[in-house]
Amino acid sequence: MTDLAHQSDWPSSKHALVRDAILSMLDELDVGDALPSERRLAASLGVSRPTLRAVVDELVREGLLLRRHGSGTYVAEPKIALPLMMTSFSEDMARRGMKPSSRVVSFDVTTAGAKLGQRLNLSPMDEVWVITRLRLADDETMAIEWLHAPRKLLPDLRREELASRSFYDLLRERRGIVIAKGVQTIEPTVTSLQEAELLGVPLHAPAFLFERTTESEDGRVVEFVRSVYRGDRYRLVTELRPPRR
Ligand code: 16G
Repeated sequence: MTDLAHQSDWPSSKHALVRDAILSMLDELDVGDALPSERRLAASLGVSRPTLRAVVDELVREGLLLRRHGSGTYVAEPKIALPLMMTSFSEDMARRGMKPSSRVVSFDVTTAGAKLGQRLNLSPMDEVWVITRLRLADDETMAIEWLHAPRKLLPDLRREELASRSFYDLLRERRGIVIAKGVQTIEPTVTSLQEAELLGVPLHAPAFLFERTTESEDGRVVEFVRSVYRGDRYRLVTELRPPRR
């Protein structure tokens, strides 16, 4: 391994050099492989342990490395590049060759009330499904979704169905309702205690908060969904085009 202390532009870009050196090491390793100990790595790169630790901390925060207390630092699973498109969770995971599933955490009917009624284009007294799903891919937790949907769209929906089926598929098969477009907001957040427990991540772990309102081809509002996606498993991807003039 190169001794970074002898690089010409030392020390101004020390951090960046150590980072690059570790990133090239990661290219040679597989998911789950352990990184050499901090002492060995610092010695072989010719840098101090605090410098090395700062870089490793950064890569842990970015989700490239995983630290297990008392055990060491490991290569993390690669993040899922989530295109910002009108797809469903099931479709998205299936396209990547992963098996989607859900754990239905809560399953209720309530009246819409003023705010939700407005969002879903319903009267305040209309019934809505309020369903919490933990979304999994290959049995690993990915996101929590709080789905709010007009009950009349799928009045006989059963809790068990949603464990293995896609909500969008059920709408299409049972009612011929096809998802067409939506509006989505995305904010950075950190996990609450409940979210951390469900997702199996540390408290206050980085995450993305999505809010999506979705419409069908015939112009009906079919859902309002709040979701918390794991920040260590997702990276958002958008295609950029020049603005229309
Ligand atoms: C996605 C949508 C969510 C929708 C769900 C349907 C985001 C942030 N959210 O997860 O709004 O309810 O797909 O998934 O992308 P399903 O058809 O697999 O149940």
